[in-house]
Amino acid sequence: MSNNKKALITGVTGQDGAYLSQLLLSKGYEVYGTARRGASEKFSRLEYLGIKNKINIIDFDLLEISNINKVVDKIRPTEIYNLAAQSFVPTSFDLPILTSDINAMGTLRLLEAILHIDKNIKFYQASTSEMFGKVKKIPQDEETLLHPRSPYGVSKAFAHYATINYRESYDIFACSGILFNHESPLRGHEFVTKKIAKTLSKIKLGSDEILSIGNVDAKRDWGYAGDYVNAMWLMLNHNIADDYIVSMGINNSVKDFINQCLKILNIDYEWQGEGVNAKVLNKHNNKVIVKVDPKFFRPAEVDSLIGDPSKIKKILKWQPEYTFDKLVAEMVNFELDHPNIIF
Ligand code: NAP
Ligand code: G4F
Repeated sequence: MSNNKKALITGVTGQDGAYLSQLLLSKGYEVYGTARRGASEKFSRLEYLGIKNKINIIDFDLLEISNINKVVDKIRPTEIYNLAAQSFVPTSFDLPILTSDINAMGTLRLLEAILHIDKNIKFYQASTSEMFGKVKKIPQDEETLLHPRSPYGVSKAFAHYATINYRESYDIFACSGILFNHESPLRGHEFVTKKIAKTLSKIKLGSDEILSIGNVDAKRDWGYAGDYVNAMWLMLNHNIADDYIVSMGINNSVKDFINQCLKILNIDYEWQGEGVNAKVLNKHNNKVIVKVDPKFFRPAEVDSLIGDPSKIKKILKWQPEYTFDKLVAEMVNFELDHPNIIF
């Protein structure tokens, strides 16, 4: 069943790329997904969802303007979802220039391609709550002033404003979705929720590992990635291009996330110590199962994020299906069932 819509998804190998592909295929789209050539196979998420063979995979890199122009001109998509990014905040402190080149200039390259090749292509930009950084208002909404705290956040702020600027200057249907943290079993292994769910599940299954963790007091507004890709589609399929916050409106700390995993795993535990000395003891055998390691602290931390999703709920009728508890349970159960899969 085809609907004559052709989507180009940059970053199709990532968490959101996989779920968005699945959603668009279910809606009858012809889906083109971009991937960078690498030395090893990287389609494990698409394979896990059983959709790899339904997607047209295109060689693509946001660093290379001639490649971007060629791809956009050849495919002539009706919608582009720009999900590709160097998306890991700690890496952005180590590789700030590369991160900016991909996330900021890469977005600008794509907008220029749309402007010069076909202005009718609708454009979605994957903006982020990380742009709010040292927050100026609680909860954060579409009008809240940005104060990014990482090279990643700075690069995404540039891309966010470039998207708005191309909409206002050239009448391109360009939307920026300011998405708060969203997780799933397909989340990359280095992000905190996946790391916690995976390591604690391995401990439950008998491993001697200890979960080494950074700032357990940081708070995030965590939602489910499957709900959030639906918000992306709603934005591009509304009659007016605009920017929207996508969040749950509830936040929890990293410590809360650990506690919820331990509860689901039925591990009897106790927190001891404070700050860098904080640790968790398994009361069943007195073993330390979680300890704080300052190597995971960041040069500048985003202490607490919480978004106000009123606008997208009112205008686009977006409604998430997952709660925090359901999300954590799904991530933990996935790890218990598939301890050897690493995304
Ligand atoms: P992800 O899993 O890290 O995926 C990022 C994707 O970008 C991967 O497919 C990666 O390809 C690709 N990529 C990296 N550098 C590239 C380059 N130079 N050229 C082309 N592709 C490149 O990220 P995600 O969690 O799915 O997030 C999707 C987008 O939403 C990202 O832009 C992220 O910054 C943004 N975002 C995410 C969240 C969240 O909580 N997940 C919240 C707000 C915004 P490789 O496989 O080759 O590395
Ligand atoms: O899971 P995180 O690495 O996600 P972070 O930094 O919030 O970024 C994610 O969400 C953004 C949306 O706000 C996206 F734009 C971005 O692409 C990415 O998807 O860390 C969450 C929190 C941080 O405060 C961090 O300091 O968890 C804290 N944390 C504590 N221990 C840790 C760890 N983070 C990681 N990755 N690893 C730890 O061991």
